[in-house]
Amino acid sequence: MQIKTVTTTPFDDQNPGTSGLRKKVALFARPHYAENFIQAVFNAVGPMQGKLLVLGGDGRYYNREIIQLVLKMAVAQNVGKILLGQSGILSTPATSHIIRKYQAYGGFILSASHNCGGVDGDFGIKYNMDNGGPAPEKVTQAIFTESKKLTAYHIAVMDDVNIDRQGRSQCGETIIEVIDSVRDYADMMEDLFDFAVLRRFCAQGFAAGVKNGAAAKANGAGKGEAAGGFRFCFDAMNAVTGPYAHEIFEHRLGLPKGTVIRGTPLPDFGKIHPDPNRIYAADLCRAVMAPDGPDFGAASDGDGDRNLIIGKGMFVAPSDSLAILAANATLVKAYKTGLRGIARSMPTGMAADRVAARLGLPLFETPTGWKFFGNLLDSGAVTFCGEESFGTGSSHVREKDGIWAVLMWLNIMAATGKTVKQLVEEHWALYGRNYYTRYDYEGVESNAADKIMADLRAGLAAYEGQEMDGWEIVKADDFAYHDPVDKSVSRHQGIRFLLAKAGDNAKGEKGQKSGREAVKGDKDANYAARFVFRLSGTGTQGATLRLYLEYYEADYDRQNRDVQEVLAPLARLADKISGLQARLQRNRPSMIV
Ligand code: VG1
Ligand code: CO
Repeated sequence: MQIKTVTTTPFDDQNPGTSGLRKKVALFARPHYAENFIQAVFNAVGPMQGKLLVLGGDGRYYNREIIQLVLKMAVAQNVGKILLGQSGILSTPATSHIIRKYQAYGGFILSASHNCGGVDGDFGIKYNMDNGGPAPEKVTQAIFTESKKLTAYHIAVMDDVNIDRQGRSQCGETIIEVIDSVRDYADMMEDLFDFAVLRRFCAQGFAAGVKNGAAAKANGAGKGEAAGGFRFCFDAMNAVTGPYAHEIFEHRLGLPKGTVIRGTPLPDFGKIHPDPNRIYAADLCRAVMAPDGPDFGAASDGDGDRNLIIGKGMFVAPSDSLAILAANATLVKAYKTGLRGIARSMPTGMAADRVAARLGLPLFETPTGWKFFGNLLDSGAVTFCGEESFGTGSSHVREKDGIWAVLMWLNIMAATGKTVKQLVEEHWALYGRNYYTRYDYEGVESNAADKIMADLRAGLAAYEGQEMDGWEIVKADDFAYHDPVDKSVSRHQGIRFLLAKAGDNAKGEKGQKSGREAVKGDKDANYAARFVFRLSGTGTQGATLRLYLEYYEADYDRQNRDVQEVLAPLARLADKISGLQARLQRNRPSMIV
């Protein structure tokens, strides 16, 4: 096997962001660009001689080309063996699982996740470690450092590998094994969940194990051949979860064909934005809300790690989803002995804090991005993790997991006989409701966004203790995370303002009572409201400034108000403090999630 060493000059912009390196396809396609980054990874995490690597991607445009490139460069590193998803397809959670199951040294995931695909879209490369999780900050920094001083990369001179047929081949010292993209992952789901119970529920719907008479009504509108059965629509958004969803929901759980829509991964995702939220999955949301539509809807993103959950008459906010899954976890086979703890990213709504407090579990608040959950999961400190950006997961892998979240909801519905709406409203009644939304200002000028953040940071101390618009700013800080396991510190992870109602002496630890239950021991969750400013680390054009807004409502009679209306006064205060809209010359966010 001939190995070619190619002289190269470094690029200065290969700093992995929240979740890997993401750029426009056109930038990735520049000569040596992808090669340089892949070599930087090998230099930072190697040597790889004799090691096992996992490789796959979300099927987006350029996936197949970069798969061939990684194969040839891995052969040049004398990697022992590569497990490659058939046709280059592996979802992010499936990759995480395969790394763990076969005790691989690490893996490459070719994806820009929820970003658009196609020739004009985005591409991305993520590297995951032997625990199955995203490379932690110290590794991504080492990759960046390598990328800036590279002088050469190494590549095997060989034909393209047939990636569409399962089986083994040998190139140099490396065995390349093309594997079924779905089987290992689907088998793991059968280990975690009781599929016999789920199958029965799918066949009979709410009429099955009804413990509570009210639940049966929810399915009254069922029609056609699925009448009486559970009516579910899963939107794979033309992205990677299609094959997984067909196998798990339709084949293994016996739901009717057609349950999965947009179930074939397309290189351009059919020109849609593969981000499962109410805006990009609007058709699904409309269908579920229609009186004769399905009982339950769900969607996932480009690489299969996000989830959207919607029941008839109830969209589930991701922060609530984490809390509700945690509160009901013991109904599920894999978690029946309970959870070790819960972690959420700092901007994520604080509903889970109240569940943790009530169950006597530790609650960890991390920076945005799944890589920060790795140490907590590895050390056994937590079992469930979640982010406001439609991400939930557990210790079964080291990534968020869209299909897992859907199965959790199915399982909880099956075990309780309750609809999504009932589960959510009962949760609020017990714990109180955390009204939550996110405003995104996309494609703004980077310098202007940086300046807003810098000015906020500089002014923080002055805000503490001030009263504005009927609020007292109890705490204003620049979030820094002290990892309790490896003691690393990550600074500048978002600027947060924690508020109490002005004139209300009860604040901080002595704060509002929570729903019908008192919260024991939690601190930040006791503030009446909160807003957070943060810059995105996944965009590929200009900057995206995110404003996260949250308001806690303990009063049962006030829990059914319009989310945007409830949070609008807080948004105005956040704008007054930051001067955001005027400084960005925008009169509204590009997107409200
Ligand atoms: C966003 C989300 C974050 C998530 C990340 C990767 O990051 O806010 O919660 O972990 O995307 O998700 P940012 O830096 O743009 O806010 V995925 O599904 O795109 O890998
Ligand atoms: Co994703």
